This record gives sequence, structure tokens and C-alpha cells, in this order.
Amino acid sequence: MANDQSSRYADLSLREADLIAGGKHILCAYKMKPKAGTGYLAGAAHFAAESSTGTNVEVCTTDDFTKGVDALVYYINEATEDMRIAFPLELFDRNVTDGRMMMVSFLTLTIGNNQGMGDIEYAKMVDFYVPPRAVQLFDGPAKDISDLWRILGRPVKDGGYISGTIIKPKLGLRPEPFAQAAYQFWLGGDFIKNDEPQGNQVFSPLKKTIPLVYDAMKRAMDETGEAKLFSMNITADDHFEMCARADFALGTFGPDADKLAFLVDGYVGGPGMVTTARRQYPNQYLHYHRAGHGAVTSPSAKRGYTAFVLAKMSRLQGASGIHVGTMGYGKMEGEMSDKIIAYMIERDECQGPVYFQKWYGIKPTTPIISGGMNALRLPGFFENLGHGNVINTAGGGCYGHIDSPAAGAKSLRQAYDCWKAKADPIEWAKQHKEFARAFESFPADADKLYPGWREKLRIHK
Ligand code: CAP
Ligand code: MG
Repeated sequence: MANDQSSRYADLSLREADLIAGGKHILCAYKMKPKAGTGYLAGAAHFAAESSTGTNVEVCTTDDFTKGVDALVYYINEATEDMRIAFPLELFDRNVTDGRMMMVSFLTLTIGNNQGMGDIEYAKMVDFYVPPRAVQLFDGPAKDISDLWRILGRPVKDGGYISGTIIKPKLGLRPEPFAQAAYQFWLGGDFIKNDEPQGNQVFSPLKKTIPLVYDAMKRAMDETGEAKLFSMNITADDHFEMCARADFALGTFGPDADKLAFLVDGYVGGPGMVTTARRQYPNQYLHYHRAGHGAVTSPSAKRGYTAFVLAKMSRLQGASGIHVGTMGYGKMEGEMSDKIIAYMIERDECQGPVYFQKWYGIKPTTPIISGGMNALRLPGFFENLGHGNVINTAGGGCYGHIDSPAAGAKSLRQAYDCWKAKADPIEWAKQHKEFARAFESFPADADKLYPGWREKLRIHK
């Protein structure tokens, strides 16, 4: 049991409004429970010590300056397990190259050693607040959805829904069938991403696959008269490997390199990988895939941080878009109230679960909607979110459509148009073939979402 350091690492007289007005602290809100036998404030104070200037005991080398940059617990509510800590900006590491802040330092302090302390049962960050100076010091997005709308020939404000897919199966396609799958989708849709594990597998060498994908894109653009987009996975352990992949693709796409986004598995790859892509390729849309995040963000996880926190961090890091889940409408964990994640990353100011955050004009991060989605699930999704200015990627929803991937893509667009028109989906299906065929493609969803659809559409088993 650490000794009680609350006289040093807690000051419950501090007012949150004053800390925000002062602009000199990053504030973090946690759900924290100390181990049995540890007082709540004592546990919180030790947590703050380990997250800033201290350890489990006082050390002789501490001086007055040190104490001036202590992280301080400024709010606790033991009944609701709420604990909030103010971290002086000075604590956070800065680049020697350009003075900017770095996300790895934010993580190593606020979700670092404090995630395994012997006197803390669990702690999970549910929100954080960054003051104007910190917003200035992170990269923020270089490209955003308006750049994609411009390429697609859409209005650059409220340009609307971008229909996408993920090349499925997740793994196991050789270059030719991979490119063929891409071509078939692009005949009906806008945007294709690599699935998160797809890269340079021996059965699908990138230097063979990417040229074939670009050829497929060109043929689809010629056939449809529409611009198309490809989000290529450049994730790799090594910075130079990432750059080798990106450079090869940019060279291959040549005059159409603006249609190439770069995808990074940002959770498993970590902040270094995200910033490599953000800083080495600022002209490309940066697509943050969050595979693995559930280990810490799942509601069943009592440590780490929430999906809301992950998305907010990604905007500071400069993600152009991040997967935000499907808010209960798809296959992954999530609920309707997750729409706050989208609002926080796309708006210039937003009230989070704890903090009101202003973004001071930095570019928005696009909510990317993916995971078990298909045309039938989209109308309800849009109704909940309230808009369609998103990228939606549906793998099973397109490659599982009984007619073709292009039909699957068209069914997605028709679902969006149905919602925009505030039309009844069954009535809409009577006038839109690919949307109607989505009912037959995903009958279990149809039964659940649109009871009696067979009779109404006069479709028999
Ligand atoms: C979706 C997906 C995405 C998940 C990730 C998959 O495929 O490609 O990786 O959406 O989840 O592998 O499951 P389907 P999230 O469209 O076929 O489900 O977007 O919540 O991070
Ligand atoms: Mg995937």
C-alpha cells in the first residue's frame, strides 16, 4: 500500500472552469476504482503521482520546481468512480525537430504506468480536454472529406455519402482476383479500402497487386465516367517499409495519385505509425483503421480508454478519417449514443461525456462507418446520426449482394437516397432494383428490420 500522497497530488479546491480558462493544463477524466484497503483520494493521488512526477514514495531529489509540474487530482466522486486529473502542459514531451507535441507522450503519461498499479483495481479514461495551445501543437488532419468530395465532383460542403467497400475475403486473394474484385465494386461504388491485414502477403505481392488495382480503377473510371478512390494499407513495423509501400503506390497511380488514400492500422501500429503517414504524405487522405481497439475500448474493458477517446486522439494526430463503429446498426460492439464520437471529430466544437472541446478550425476527421453494414441497415443508421457526410465501407454488404459487388454498391447509394428522400424503404425498394435485391441478399436483416417485406415486395422464397 503506497503512502498517502494526497497532500501533494490532489487539490480538490481547484475549479475545472478555472483550469480551462487558464489554458495551461490537459484535463483527463477517468472511471477509477482503487483496490480494497486503499482510500479513494489516496489511490487517486498515487495514480496522479505515477502519471506525472512521482512514484510510490517521496524521493530526495524532488525540488520546488518539480512540485510545480505535478499532475493534480482536482475532482473525485467515489460513488460514481469519477476521478479527474489536471496535467500541466509542461509535462508533455515536445519534438526537438519542430517543437510540436506528440501523442505517445500523452499516452505514456495519462494511460501509462497508471494502468497496472497494485493499489488500483481499474481506471479507464472516458474523456480528455486539450487547451488551445495543445490544439495548436498537434498536427491535426492535412486532408479531410472535402478533398474527397472535390475529387468525386461533389459539393465540397455537405458533399454527402461516400459508398465504399473492403476487398473481401479479408485474405487469400491473389493479385488478379483482388483487382477484379475491386473493378466489380467500382462499377457501382466510390471508395475501396484494403482490409486491415492486407498488405504484401507472399500470395499477393504489393508490387504486382497495386498496378493491377490502378488498372482496374482506370477501367472503372472510364466505364462509369466517375472518379474512384482507393485507400491502401501502408501499415508496417518499419518507418521505411511504410514509406516504400507508399512511394511505390504513388508512383504507380501517377496522374491519379490524388485518388489514393493511405490506411494505417493506428491502434496496433501506435502513434509513431500514424504520424509517419501524416507527416511523410500530407497530400494523401489518412485513413485510421482501429483494429484491436476493442481490447481497451470495449465496454467490457475497465482499463485503457474509450472509443470516444481514441477518436478524439486521432483528430489531434491528424487522421483524415477514423472508424467510429456502426452505433449499434452493424456487427461490432456499439450503441446509438456512439454518435457523439462522430460529432466530436467532425464539428468545430462539441460537448463530450465530460468536457466541452473547441477545435479552433482544425480540419475535421471523417467518421468512417464499417462493420457488418449493408443497404438495409443504412436508413436507420442515417436517421440516428442525422446526416450522411461519412465514408461507409461495407464488405459483406457488397460482396454478399446476390447480384454483384456493383449491385451491392448501388444498393448502398440507394439506401442513402432513400433516407435523404425520407421515403419508406419498402416503397423505395419497389422503384430501386439493387436496393430491393438487398432484401433477398440479407433476408435475416430484412425480417428483423422490415417485417412482412416479402409480401409487400411480392417476393417469394
Ligand atoms: C468490416 C471490416 C472492418 C470492421 C472494423 C472487418 O468488414 O473490414 O475491419 O468494420 O470495425 O474486417 O470486419 P464487413 P470498426 O463490412 O464485411 O463487416 O469499423 O468498428 O473498427
Ligand atoms: Mg476489416
